[in-house]
Amino acid sequence: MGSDDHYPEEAPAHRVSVGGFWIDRYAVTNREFARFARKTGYVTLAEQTPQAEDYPGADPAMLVAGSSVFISPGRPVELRDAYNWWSWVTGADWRHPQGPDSSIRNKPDHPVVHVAWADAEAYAQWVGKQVPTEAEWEFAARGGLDGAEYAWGDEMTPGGQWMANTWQGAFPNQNTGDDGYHGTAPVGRYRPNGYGLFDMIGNVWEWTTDWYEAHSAVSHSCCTVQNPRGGDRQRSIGPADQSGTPRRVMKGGSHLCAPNYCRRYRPAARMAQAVDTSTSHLGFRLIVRLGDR
Ligand SMILES: [Ca+2]
Ligand SMILES: [Cu+2]
Repeated sequence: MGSDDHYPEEAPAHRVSVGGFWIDRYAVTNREFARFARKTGYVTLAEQTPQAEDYPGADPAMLVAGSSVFISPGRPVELRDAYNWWSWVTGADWRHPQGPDSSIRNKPDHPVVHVAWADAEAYAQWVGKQVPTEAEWEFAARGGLDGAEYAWGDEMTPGGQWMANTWQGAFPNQNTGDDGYHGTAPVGRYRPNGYGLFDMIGNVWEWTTDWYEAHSAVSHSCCTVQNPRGGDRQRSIGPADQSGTPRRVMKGGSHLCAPNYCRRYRPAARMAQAVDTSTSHLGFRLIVRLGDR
């Protein structure tokens, strides 16, 4: 698990073991999430107006239902400021991934997006499955290739073939779509990994249950760690976050990961995601653990 060759938060590479589990072949799709919403009347976080008491000091103008949408600035911008391409869009939610005027009518098999942590968990509970831990997710993503760079081997495009929906061109203004897709792709359009799993890499990031901490900050014993559950809730809170929102680990990278900006289209890659935050490039898939059946 992890890698010593890339971003610091992935290091050190270390040995863990996970118990047996089944994992979804695909990320949860719009069609599947729509069925859940229809049967239960569930309303996602992005569809609800945030409560002022939950966000002390927040600009009241921000306390409206909405979600974070990637919008290309259409020109080269400073890459250190993600707000150059992330916009808070009022009325963006899983049914309206680009905002109120957009729809999922032609995207039934795309992964559901704009789901916050609680939304993924609510769906999991309804369907009788669980969100994976980071270790379970990463084990599955590696597809049996221990220590390989990618979910399919050590080469990004073996034989010139795109293996996942990522970003080609100079992020965030130039998106050539060489891999066939500019935004999200329907699930299952790229070759599966060694375990028969599709889109573990690219397309959308996926939630895991682990509280985010640098691997180096989580203590490792000399020996193999069994079924690790990640870091500490309190320590997962972002250093500049006044609302004190804890963060979980998301995995797999997305259609926005580009060589010039974010090379996180690898099983070892990881990012922190605040539990109340939903975006246009984050979804989830679920597992069933052996002991639960
Ligand atoms: Ca793409
Ligand atoms: Cu990325």
